[in-house]
Amino acid sequence: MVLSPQAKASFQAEPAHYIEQEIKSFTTASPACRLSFMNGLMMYDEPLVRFADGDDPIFSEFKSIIASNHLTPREALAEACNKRPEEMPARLSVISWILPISEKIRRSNYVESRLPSRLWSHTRWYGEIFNDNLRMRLVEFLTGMGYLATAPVLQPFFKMRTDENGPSSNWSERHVAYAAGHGTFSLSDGFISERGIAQRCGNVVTSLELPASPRTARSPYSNCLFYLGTNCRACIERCPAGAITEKGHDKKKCQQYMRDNVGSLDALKRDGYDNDRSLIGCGLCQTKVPCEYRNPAQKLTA
Ligand code: B12
Ligand code: SF4
Ligand code: SF4
Repeated sequence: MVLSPQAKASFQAEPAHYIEQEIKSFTTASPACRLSFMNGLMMYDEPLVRFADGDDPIFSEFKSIIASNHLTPREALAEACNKRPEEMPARLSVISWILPISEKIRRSNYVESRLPSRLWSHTRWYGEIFNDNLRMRLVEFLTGMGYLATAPVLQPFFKMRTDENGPSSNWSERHVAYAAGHGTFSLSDGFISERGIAQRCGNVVTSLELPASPRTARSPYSNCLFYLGTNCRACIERCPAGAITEKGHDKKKCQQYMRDNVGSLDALKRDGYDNDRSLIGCGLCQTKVPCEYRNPAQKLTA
């Protein structure tokens, strides 16, 4: 990727601003962010972009909150460079973004009560392909500018595992979003950003020094109405699998629901779905709920 001298100068003057604009303009302009077979419908609204200090102590805390194999940004970048963590530069940053799912796609799920709409399902599939394009674009840009950079979820060291609590990974993108101050977790387990819970997220670790965004949430759950004592139960009622209760989210039930209910891949293809939905959660708890497209706690705490 070759930058004009003017673009290079504006990156060097204000790298954080430049990166944010790059993520936003790539999302708006990329054909991969549109569903070509749906008249080019945009899957995402304008992304939210924030930064975390790669050595923020919260990343080490995730080793006890999630699992000891959960990587810190320093470990992830070192793995990608085939080096030891202490061989990495002194300052590292994480660029974290939220891709809010666009209104038409969210609304297409309102009439659904058993399985996700085709639009939602396509967004899970093609929207994640776009997210990968964005990750690769940023890595290419940063390495082209002479910095180290990696998108941990695209690396061979990215691993999923399943234990008695269900599936998890060694690089949780929501926990990274939490570290960057994008929002909090919730009763349904989803991450509620300022643009709500109906979103996908991503990130890149880099040696480019960026100013860490403040983390202002009062607790890891303070964007969720249930934990603010309002008795919100919308996601409990929305879940067709009975996977959400006042005790939280049962990941195993959630994952099993799709396995039990979508039928064969051939049948799905006949129905116009071109992906294997049995691998993923249905996502109905992300729409037709008060946290769908905004932070519902904002009004209460304002
Ligand atoms: C495994 C996985 C699943 C599994 C398990 C989900 C899970 N909760 O872990 C299954 C198959 C069930 C699943 C389903 C879905 N998924 Co999924 N999935 C992932 C994946 C690949 C890894 C998640 C992971 O590693 N979790 C680690 C575990 C430990 O996290 P956890 O249990 O949620 O963590 C809890 C504790 O840490 C706790 N906690 C306790 N104490 C403390 C203290 C502190 C300080 C903190 C911060 C937290 C904390 O808070 C958390 C919430 O309860 C990620 C992609 C990625 N690499 O991150 C996508 C991801 C989480 N999925 C995503 C999506 C969109 C979905 C679905 C909506 C499917 C869909 N297509 O529409 C459903 C939603 C289900 C739900 N109600 O959450 C999005 C998140 C969107 C969001 N708003 O949160 C992600 C990030 C993909 C992406 N790149 O955008 N998924
Ligand atoms: S629907 Fe209500 S209880 Fe469920 S996650 Fe959203 S705000 Fe929390
Ligand atoms: S993804 Fe579907 S099954 Fe899983 S918790 Fe949400 S509504 Fe329930």
